[in-house]
Amino acid sequence: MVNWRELRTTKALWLLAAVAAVDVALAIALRSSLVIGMIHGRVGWAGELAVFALAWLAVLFAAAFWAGRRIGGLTRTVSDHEAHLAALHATSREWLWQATSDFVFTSCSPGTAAVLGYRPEQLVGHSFFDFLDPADHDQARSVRSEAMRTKRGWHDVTIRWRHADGHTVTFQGSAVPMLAPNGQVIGFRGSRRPMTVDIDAQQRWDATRLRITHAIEQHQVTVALQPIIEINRRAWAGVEALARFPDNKAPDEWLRDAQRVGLAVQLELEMFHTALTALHRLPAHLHLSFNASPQLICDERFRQRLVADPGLDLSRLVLEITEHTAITDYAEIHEVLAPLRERGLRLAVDDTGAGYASFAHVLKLRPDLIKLDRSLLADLSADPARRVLVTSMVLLALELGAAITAEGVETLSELRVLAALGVDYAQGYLLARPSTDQQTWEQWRLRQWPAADLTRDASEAATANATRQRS
Ligand code: G
Ligand code: MN
Repeated sequence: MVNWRELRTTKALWLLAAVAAVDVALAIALRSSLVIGMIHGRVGWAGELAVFALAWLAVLFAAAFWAGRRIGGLTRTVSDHEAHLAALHATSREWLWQATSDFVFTSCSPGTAAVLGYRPEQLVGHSFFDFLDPADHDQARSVRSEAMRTKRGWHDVTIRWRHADGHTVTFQGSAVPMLAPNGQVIGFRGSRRPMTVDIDAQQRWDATRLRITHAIEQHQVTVALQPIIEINRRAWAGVEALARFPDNKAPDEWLRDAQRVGLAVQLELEMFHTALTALHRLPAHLHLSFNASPQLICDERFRQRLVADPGLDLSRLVLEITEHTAITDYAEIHEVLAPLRERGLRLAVDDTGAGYASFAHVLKLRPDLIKLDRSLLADLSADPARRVLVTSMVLLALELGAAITAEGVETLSELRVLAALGVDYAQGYLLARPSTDQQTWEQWRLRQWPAADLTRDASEAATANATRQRS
């Protein structure tokens, strides 16, 4: 630790030594004048100077003595500080850290392992954002920009982090900036402590993990199928597989829980396994559409499952990537899927139109199928703007050589407008509700699917009908 007082004292000591050296030299040079003067009983100016120099020597010695004691004291204080820090580092349950101004860890105390589950060397070199709860990324960014702007660090900020075992830990922390000589912020150092351990939360987390592990191991996931109809031919073309759970909660909710306890991909693998058992019970010309997260698609176990099973005809399988999930690495998805798509696997973009980046997402994924979200269908017959949106999707699909499926078709008039706009496939309550019942699946083979009259009159009639209903 560099101490300004220490530095000044050292400088003073050097100055003292220099003055003393000049002084001693002067005394030595003039000593003969002094001795001669004393013998003759008359001390000349040179002798007086020698006396003066000798007297000064005493003062200089006293000053040197004082400075030496002071430096000794400072050195003791500094090594005390360092010993304190080392003890704190080794024993604290707090998380002491240092990072660059971009929030990349440059050091962490061993206590980190106890509170966050990672050893310091697993954190150093990585960004805060690799370990923060995604829900708090924005907050962390604003804390950082404020700290950079004010050059004052932060105080008692509460932020959620992800423990190595997947659960969320809330930390409260403070930091001070590290400044370069030119005043620029080059990093931060500080400490964080976990907020009082929430026993209830921990127990809930344990229970959730147990429930999901149990569902996976006991094969409690079942599959509901919903038919997908080719509109023009009024023919059953395939099904979407929808997972069903023992407590009847929605798959989204189960996946969210699984994500929280670090079991999302395992649960999805089990859902996929169940969906495949259904595929083998369906007529061979039908395809099965399965909802897959980007994480599942990039998981090696999933790829193995797809390539290792000789009984699995990939051309009967469609993977639906939902648009709600942020995809960080499109290149990786393409790389994984390319060899599988060559073997017939098809890719669909799910919920298109529900997010804000539909077109960009579709363009980046280059799917074989675009599935229009139900939200685009509401009021379709009465709202020309929505029809334009659907038409633009149809044109994009045409350009990409993709087909379009409308999801959530509930009325005949919706089906008619969709058909008129050039949508290829339809799925929804109008055609059939999802069903887990194999007998129902059997009945779908013989069903007469609703006709969507393709003449212009019919679509105009639908529009007129809707307008009448509104007025
Ligand atoms: O996003 P995804 O395609 O996975 O959504 C399918 C969900 O939509 C299923 O939960 C299914 O039960 C539901 N669903 C299917 N058909 C309809 C429909 O016609 N209307 C509504 N509101 N929901 C539907
Ligand atoms: Mn879907």
